[in-house]
Amino acid sequence: MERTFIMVKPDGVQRNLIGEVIQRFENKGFTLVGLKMLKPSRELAEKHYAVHKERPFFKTLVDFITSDPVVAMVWEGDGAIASARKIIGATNPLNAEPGTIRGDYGVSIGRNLIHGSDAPETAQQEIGLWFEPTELVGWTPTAQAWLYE
Ligand code: D4T
Repeated sequence: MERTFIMVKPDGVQRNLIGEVIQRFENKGFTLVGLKMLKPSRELAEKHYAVHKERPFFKTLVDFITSDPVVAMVWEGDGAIASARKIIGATNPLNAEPGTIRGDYGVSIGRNLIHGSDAPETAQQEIGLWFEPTELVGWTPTAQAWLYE
């Protein structure tokens, strides 16, 4: 089973989309193994987006992500990392397909509602950055037998 880090960004929280995001991942058949709300520190946000630190949008991105609460989550399932990226949609919501979260709810790249890890290495790194091991709860949903053969 794969784990991925998903975050509802401040715009998603302010627009009351926490429940919608959780619903979509639950509906798909993934398992929630970590969940918390926090207002990220600048240090945490800068570490999370370290790969972008030379990009022109870095400061506004960090300002945005630290401006209000986010909801950080870890979801588990076969192929969860790539599948979550499909559920989320393209980075620019105007290019995101209808039916994806960004395609259905967003219009601006700087307000794209949600983050999802893009590869196994980044998923592991981001989960370790945002969660203590004790905050992650592995469990077996009874529906598992009807989701996997
Ligand atoms: P995240 O990391 O937030 O899930 O977004 P993506 O993985 O889809 O896209 P990304 O890493 O390329 O961008 C990170 C973050 O920066 C914002 N952004 C990006 C921006 O404000 N202006 C830009 O030109 C780009 C490329 C949006 C997402």
